[in-house]
Amino acid sequence: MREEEIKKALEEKFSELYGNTEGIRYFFAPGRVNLIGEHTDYNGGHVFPCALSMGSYAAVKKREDKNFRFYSLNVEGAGVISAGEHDFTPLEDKQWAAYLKGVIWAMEKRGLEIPCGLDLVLYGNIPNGSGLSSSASLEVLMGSICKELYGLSVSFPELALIGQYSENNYNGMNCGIMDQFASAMGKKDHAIFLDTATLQFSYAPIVLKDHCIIISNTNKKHKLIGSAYNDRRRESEEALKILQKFRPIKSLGELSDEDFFALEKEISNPIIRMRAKHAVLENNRTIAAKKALEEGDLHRFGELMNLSHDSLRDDYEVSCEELDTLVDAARDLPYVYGSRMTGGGFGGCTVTLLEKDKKEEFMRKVAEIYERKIGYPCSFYEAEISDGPREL
Ligand code: GAF
Repeated sequence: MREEEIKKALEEKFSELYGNTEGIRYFFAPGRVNLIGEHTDYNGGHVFPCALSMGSYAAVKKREDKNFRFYSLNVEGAGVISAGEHDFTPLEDKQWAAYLKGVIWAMEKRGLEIPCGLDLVLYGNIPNGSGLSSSASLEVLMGSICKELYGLSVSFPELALIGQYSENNYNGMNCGIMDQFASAMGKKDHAIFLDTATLQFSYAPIVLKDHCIIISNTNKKHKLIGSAYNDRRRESEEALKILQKFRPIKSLGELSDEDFFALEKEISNPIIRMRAKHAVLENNRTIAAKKALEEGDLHRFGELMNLSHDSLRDDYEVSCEELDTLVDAARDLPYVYGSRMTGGGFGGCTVTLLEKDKKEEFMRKVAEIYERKIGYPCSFYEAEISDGPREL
């Protein structure tokens, strides 16, 4: 659906469910694709994501009382979810609207005044379970709606932190800051180079000329809550505790590759050693990748993407057969510069850098190999790198 059609669909549903649409407002917040720097954001390392043109939309209007009503065009059968003051129950709330309620809850906890309730109708065009951050886009969307409608003085980086806080503490998913930051701070045709230890960031223009970035979806739904994601965090923390006995570091992101290789023998558990190796080397790869992009060296950028995937597959163990099949099929093609899984892993999408005029052939060939091996089709999207949240 085009944006005008989305607005129309939202308005029609709003009118049907809640009546009067006078004064209704429309907002959007994007999903993200990460180019490189995976599982580094809770290890004090760097990430390099972009906001996408796909994301979450809302039609919204203030209410007189303090109740909230949520309806999604994507979740058929769920109906309207109503929430009064006592219906904000961290960790117990498992409905889709928990990503929105969590933000309201987190804002109040932060001392921000939520003077009245809202009626909302939502729509998202990020494929469900694709690992392109539909949840972060909902959180940032809710945050920007509250900022605008209640006139709250919060910055966009703060909205990202509120989204992360709510996801950690309301939804029970121990994520880092990357997804919410990418959604809140997106810039058209730029990647965000973010140091997650300090939240210092800069924008790097994505100048691809004869190249393009294709996102390939395994269509294997990934679900991070309750998955090995939280285990990886614990394993990284364990590695850090051991290495802190030898170096005065606050995070694994402070180590150089040489530091790591000098210290690795101190980590006796091979699993913990592998996790630390990924966290350290991936951070340094991300710094190198940003430099390669600035220098226009797409070959080097692609090599670093490949190394990133290999490390996520072998040392961090967050890939899966479906992701590896997409990556291997892509890398076998001579016009592909680099390909890797993107996001948390265990399903979801890959990101591939390739020559633009070969993209149709790429999709045809990869699709064929994937379906033959996995038994169901994958899907493709050309990454359109976009701005952060906005009012329509
Ligand atoms: C998920 C998390 F939400 C992010 O914070 C990040 O850790 C990512 O996985 C892995 O890089 O998207």
